[in-house]
Order: sequence, then C-alpha cells, then structure tokens
Amino acid sequence: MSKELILEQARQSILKCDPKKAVEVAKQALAEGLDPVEVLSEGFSDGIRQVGDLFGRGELFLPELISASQVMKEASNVLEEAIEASASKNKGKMLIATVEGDVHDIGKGIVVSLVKAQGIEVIDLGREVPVPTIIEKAVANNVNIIGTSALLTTTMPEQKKLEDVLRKEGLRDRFKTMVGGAPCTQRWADRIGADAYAEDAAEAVRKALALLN
Ligand code: B1M
Repeated sequence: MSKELILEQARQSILKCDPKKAVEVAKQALAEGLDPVEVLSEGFSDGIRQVGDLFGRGELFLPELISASQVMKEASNVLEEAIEASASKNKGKMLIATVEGDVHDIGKGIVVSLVKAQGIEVIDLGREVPVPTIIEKAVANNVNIIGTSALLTTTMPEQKKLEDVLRKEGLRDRFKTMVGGAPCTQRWADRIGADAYAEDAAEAVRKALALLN
C-alpha cells in the first residue's frame, strides 16, 4: 500500500473514531517500514487536529472529541513503542510534564518518545502536574532540562509560574527549561524567560540536544 494511502487511512481512523482500524493502520505502517514519526505527525496527529478544528467550530461535540483522543492514544501506543525501541545511548536527563489543570497529553507523549529515541533519559510526570511537584522531582532526579506542555490558554500561566518559582527559590540556573503545546510560541517563551520553545516533537529533540550541549 502507498505511504499516502496509509497516512490518509490514519487520518480517517481518527476522524471516524475507529480504534480497530487505527491500530491496524499503525501496525501496517510499521510492517511496511514507514517512519513511525512521520505516520504519527502527518497521519494520526493531522486527524486529531482536524477533529479539534471541527470541535472548535461546534461541528462536533465533547463525547466525540474524547472518543477520537482515545483512538489517537491507541495508535500512538503502537508507534511510540517502535520509536522507543530504536533508542541510543544516554545524552542527558529531561523531565517532562503537562501543567496543572491541563489533561492534554497526546502531544507530550510524542515528544517523550522522540526525545528518548535520541538517547536522552526522560522522566515523564504525566499530566495535571503542579509546579511544586515538577520542581521537587527535577531536583530529586538531578535533571538537566525541565519541559512543560500546555494546550490551553488558561493553563499557559503555569509555565510562567514555573519560571517565577525557580527564580524565587534560587534554582533557575540549575536547569534549562523548554515550553511547548499548541498555544505556545517563541514570543511566549521569551516573555516568561524559558530557555527554549519547540513547535513540534522533532523541534523539541533538536532544541533539547542543543540545550544539553
Ligand atoms: Co481539548 N482543547 N479540551 N481535549 N483538545 C484543544 C486544545 C482546543 C484547541 C480545541 C478547540 O477548541 N479547537 C481547546 C483549547 C482552546 C483554548 O485553550 N484556547 C480545547 C478545549 C477547550 C478542551 C476542554 C476545555 C473542552 C471542554 O471540556 N469543554 C477540555 C479541557 C480539559 C482540561 O485539560 N482541563 C478538553 C479536553 C480534551 C480531551 C480530554 C477530550 C482530549 C485530550 C486527551 C489527551 O490528551 N489525553 C482533547 C483533545 C484531543 C484536543 C485537541 C483536539 C487535540 C490535542 C492534540 O492531542 N493534538 C485540541 C485541538 C488542537 O490542538 N488543534 C484540543 C495532537 C498533538 C500531536 O499535538 O498536542 O499540539 P499537540 O502537541 C505537539 C506540539 O504542540 C508539540 O509537540 C507535539 C507533537 O508534535 N508539543 C511540545 C506539545 N507539548 C510539547 C512540549 C515541549 C515541546 C513541544 O517541550 C516540553
């Protein structure tokens, strides 16, 4: 089957909320030797973004958004396993969390897989993680980079709070920080004083490697 057809089937499986098809397409993509990162970002992720647009325009409702994100998770699990299996040697340590009040963790999961595959050890704290917990775990695990993901305009301020608390506690120079998530921008990162912003998972890897250097 052609790559374009597989990518289109991946998109459609999300738009049609079909978990069986999504897992089947993910496995077929791997069997045909396609790049799992490309299948995730140009196939399934494109599908979930289209679902988000439909939801934003009121053409689709919350239960459908929830179902589509569950299908996305199932497909991601198959592909992320393949991405992580190709991981190389350890180049540093990064802690990643979705900020407090925010349950969106699909994109963070992709970032985690790609960063791990590049040989960076990742401590993934999951989602809805309060700033004090992020800092406590970063110190305890002596990480090099703290990365936070925020998908809601209402939770982005948590990324600023992290910078403020790190500064207040005299810990800011001990870590590099990276922010990401759909509403974030380089301008936001500059404004709050984060060391890096990444638009997608591939850029997150490039920026993390640069920060470690
Ligand atoms: Co929600 N949601 N959602 N949602 N959701 C958005 C974000 C929204 C834009 C949809 C819309 O209205 N069009 C909107 C936010 C509006 C805003 O803030 N201005 C929204 C809303 C409103 C909500 C609720 C409030 C809905 C409600 O309850 N009425 C609610 C909030 C709950 C909460 O968090 N407290 C809610 C809930 C949900 C679900 C639970 C149903 C589900 C999340 C499931 C999950 O993640 N486990 C969900 C989903 C799936 C979405 C959309 C459709 C898709 C998000 C996604 O997974 N994208 C989203 C619409 C959209 O983004 N267009 C939407 C695919 C993913 C691969 O991309 O996450 O951007 P992304 O990650 C990318 C980059 O951003 C970057 O790399 C990733 C991979 O390339 N990146 C990083 C991400 N983190 C990074 C960290 C880094 C570096 C890069 O360094 C550390």
